[in-house]
Amino acid sequence: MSSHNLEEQFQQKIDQDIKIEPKDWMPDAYRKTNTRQISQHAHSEVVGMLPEGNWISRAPSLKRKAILIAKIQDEGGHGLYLYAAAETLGQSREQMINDLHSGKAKYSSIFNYPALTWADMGAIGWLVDGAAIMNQVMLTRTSYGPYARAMVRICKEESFHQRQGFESLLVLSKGSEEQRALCQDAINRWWWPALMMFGPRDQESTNSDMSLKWRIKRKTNDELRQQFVDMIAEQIKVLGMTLPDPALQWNATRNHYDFGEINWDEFWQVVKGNGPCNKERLEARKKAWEKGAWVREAAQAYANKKNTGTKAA
Ligand code: FAQ
Repeated sequence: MSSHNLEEQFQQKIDQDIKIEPKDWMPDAYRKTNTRQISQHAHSEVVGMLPEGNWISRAPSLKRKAILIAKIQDEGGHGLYLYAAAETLGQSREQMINDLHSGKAKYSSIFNYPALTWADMGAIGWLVDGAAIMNQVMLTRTSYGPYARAMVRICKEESFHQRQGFESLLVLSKGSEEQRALCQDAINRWWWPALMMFGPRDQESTNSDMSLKWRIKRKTNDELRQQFVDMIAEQIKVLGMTLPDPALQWNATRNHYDFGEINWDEFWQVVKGNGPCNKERLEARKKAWEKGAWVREAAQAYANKKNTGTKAA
């Protein structure tokens, strides 16, 4: 069959919402952009363990510590499902990790900001996981089967993450003056970086056109960002706190909240590697990879031994 026909049939499947599976024919660019997005998503989950990991030893109670450990462990698990989903497209995990370590592959800008106080654990759960879910609920319907299925499971866990973050902030918001100030300060610092998680404005989003045509993405960066603002602008009222945006206002004509301009210069600086913690995060990942070499070697030796044993039997 000619490649033109194959492409036509492929697009028909996409238009009928039939999932694309690993062994199906797909255009090279579809394979490439899915590998890019899924592996970057996996890197984000794993690098995303670092800001919260910083607070495990300083959690204020045993209960909070247990919750935080469970959440961080979940993020590591999400990274694993996603690396496995990306591997089905033909790229090895080692290559993906090398690309992260060399700076070739991106990961979410948000994880290049520092977690300065305990209240940041609540703000990350509520705002960062909240933004992540907004995007990931859409991705449960993405066209590539293994990615969509990984997302269903991930979303279930992420919604628990968001709720625990909100509950943690709710406790602080009802506490002493000092606790309320910590809560407000964390919201102030995480709000704008959380909005940046959705990516550049639609007109600057280089991948969106193809990703929308192929139903990898089902909503645009700006649509999801607006949905997030509308949700958080209501939830903040329950906390009795404010969002650091004087332009935030309900617009009855648009039926959405208006909000202020994002600092796009800051966003691109962070994406290019010049954020507050970029170097620290990559160093931590490289160190973890080197320190884990003996675990990978032991697992490989065990697998080889088991294989030999099975063959002999
Ligand atoms: N940071 O053309 P677009 C989480 C890049 S998971 C860095 O619009 P696209 C869980 C983009 O890659 C959070 N780079 O790109 C958790 C592209 O460059 P490239 C991660 C960004 O792919 C919580 C260029 O800019 N979630 O948080 C960012 O169509 C708590 C142009 O952009 C996902 O990865 C950014 N924020 O749309 C874990 C979801 N935005 O690759 C621990 C899956 C854009 O061509 C603790 N990903 N860029 O060199 C997606 O949905 C999409 O990839 C977007 C970007 C929406 C992120």
